[in-house]
Amino acid sequence: MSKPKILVTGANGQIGRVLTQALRNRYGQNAVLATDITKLGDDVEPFEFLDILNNQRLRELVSDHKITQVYHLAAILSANGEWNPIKTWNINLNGLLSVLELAKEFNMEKVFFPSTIAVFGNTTPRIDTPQDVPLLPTTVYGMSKSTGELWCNYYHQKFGLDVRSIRYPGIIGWQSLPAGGTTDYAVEIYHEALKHQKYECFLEENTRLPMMYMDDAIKATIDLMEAPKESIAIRYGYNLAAMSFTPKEIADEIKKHIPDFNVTYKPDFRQQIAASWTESIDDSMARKDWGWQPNFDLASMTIDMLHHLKNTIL
Ligand code: AKB
Repeated sequence: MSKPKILVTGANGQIGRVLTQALRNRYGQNAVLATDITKLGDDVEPFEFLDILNNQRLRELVSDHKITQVYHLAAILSANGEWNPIKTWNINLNGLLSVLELAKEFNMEKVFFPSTIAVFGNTTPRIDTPQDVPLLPTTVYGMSKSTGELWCNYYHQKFGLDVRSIRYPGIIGWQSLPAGGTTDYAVEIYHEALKHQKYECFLEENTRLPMMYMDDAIKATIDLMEAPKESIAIRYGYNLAAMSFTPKEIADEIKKHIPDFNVTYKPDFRQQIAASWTESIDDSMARKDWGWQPNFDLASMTIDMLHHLKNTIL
């Protein structure tokens, strides 16, 4: 197989920033074209502005740069999505459909679509959630991702498109900030612990959610995309797990390193979103099909987060 030419949408997002760099480390700086509606710094070249709803612009970039793979990360997340449901649906679903159509038309090698635990809802089994379960998401973000999963599956079945997908849990990393998600608290809490030794959490203290360290999320994404085609049995979003914890448990873990750290709880509308998601995930299909295994748990993630953040934000 020749060297891939990769386009990343949403490259300035929380995962996009880290994944783009990881892909460049792996395939070469110029093999990865970063795109987004905003540009954060000069460290991101090659970069092109792209509004994912501008289909003509996307087509030009794919054609001009001879793109062979797309990592389609552009999306509005669960909490922000609730402020503007129609816009969220358009960006999240119509953006994906443009990518899938172009991938088919340009005969691309592969497409990556990030799904999420937000596809689950109140009718989904909450503990060790199996791969195939009732999906009745409560947010527009979850609706757009669960419908997106179906479209990915359809393009694979109908047109043979090699589309691969993961249901990400909440992702925690020191390199970038999330924007507008329900699991954002688990990143903010580290920043506030270091800067102010206090944090007001927008979820209740015992709300357990599936989470993952950024390093593991990046490893999973690249491992899935590099796995042999024959081993990929699921085209609509692999369940993926690393750890599950509550706000109280992460606060207690941080307190082991910052004893004066104090957390208060003031739940807002995001509590209801979190309560509709599941607590833990059965990811045995990902483990079996492409050898998934996480490296970080809550204790090792906390050590690494505090170590890196001390050097970057203080
Ligand atoms: C969010 O909270 O919206 C995201 C997600 C779990 O997909 N982090």
